[in-house]
Amino acid sequence: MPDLQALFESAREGDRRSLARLLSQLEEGGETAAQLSALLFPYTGNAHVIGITGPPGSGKSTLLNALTRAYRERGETVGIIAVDPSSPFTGGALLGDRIRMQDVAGDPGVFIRSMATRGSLGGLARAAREIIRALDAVGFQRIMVETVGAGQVEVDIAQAADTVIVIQAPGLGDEIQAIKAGILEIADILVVNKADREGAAATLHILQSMLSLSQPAVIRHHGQAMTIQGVKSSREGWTPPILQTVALSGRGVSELMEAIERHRAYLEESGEGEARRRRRIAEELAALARERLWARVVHQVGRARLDGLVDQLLRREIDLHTAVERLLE
Ligand SMILES: Nc1nc2c(ncn2[C@@H]2O[C@H](COP(=O)(O)OP(=O)(O)O)[C@@H](O)[C@H]2O)c(=O)[nH]1
Ligand SMILES: [Mg+2]
Repeated sequence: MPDLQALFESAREGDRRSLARLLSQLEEGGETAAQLSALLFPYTGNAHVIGITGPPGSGKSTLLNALTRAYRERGETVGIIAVDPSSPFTGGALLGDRIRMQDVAGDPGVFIRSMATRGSLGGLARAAREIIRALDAVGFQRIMVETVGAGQVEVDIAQAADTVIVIQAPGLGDEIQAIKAGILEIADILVVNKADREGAAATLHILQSMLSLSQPAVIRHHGQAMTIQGVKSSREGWTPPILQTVALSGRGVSELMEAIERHRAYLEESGEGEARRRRRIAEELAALARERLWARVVHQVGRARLDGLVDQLLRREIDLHTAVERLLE
């Protein structure tokens, strides 16, 4: 335990190798991770966490880079987490990201951490929350999390953020995909990046019509009828703005930063920020408790008996509810 304390203190004082080691320990999970997590928990809750999600190639990393430079100019420290679920589709993206971020990477006020998954996706989402808390605890003021918006895990990770930015770009044909994945519904701010490219106006138009949907609507996509939900409604008092940016040149970045600040102020003034924090920590508590309880059940009941119950279920000798009753006995 004392060496964990020393590791944490050294990371808080700005030692990057200590911080890297601390994050690796957290990612590994297990007892050490739990101890570390407990150690740093009292120091969390200060950072503003910004989630940036969208399809591969939409310009997330480039925009993140531009935002980072702008925050640094204002003297704020920035922690960056790039989450890349291991898929052949995005497999090459991390290296590209690293190269692109080189201009901020030498800055002591910036720390970049890449996360890839080998284990379960749920495990990735959980580890990402631990990493966010750790960067918060060692004092980073802005924490930006980049995820490839493709599925539930990205939605889970994005929801760990205070402010969620969903990026689209023309020419990717991903708008419909984003709607299907429910990613627009979690957007606090929508960005059409690559506004210098042909088709940006069309992409903007699609998003604007999505935003104005107050009811689910049916559209045709590849000749098939598809029901789409509107983006998160303004019933909570916030209508997600749609901005246009050219991440490469920095055009629109200051407007984006203003929108982020407006959202941050809205979160605090409306009480929505507090409500989100409460919901998030309650969900995390429930998830962790479920996991621990299940591990305990498996341990006490034993694998053999568990397999026996599954066999009985398959043979329809017992039903699920009865099986659970037996496990809990
Ligand atoms: N024309 C144009 N290209 C951009 C813009 N932003 C990013 N790019 C380029 O688009 C490619 C993908 O960008 P990247 O940031 O890696 O996208 P990510 O996969 O979403 O992180 C790179 O070649 C960028 O240089 C932009 O605003 N306009
Ligand atoms: Mg990227």
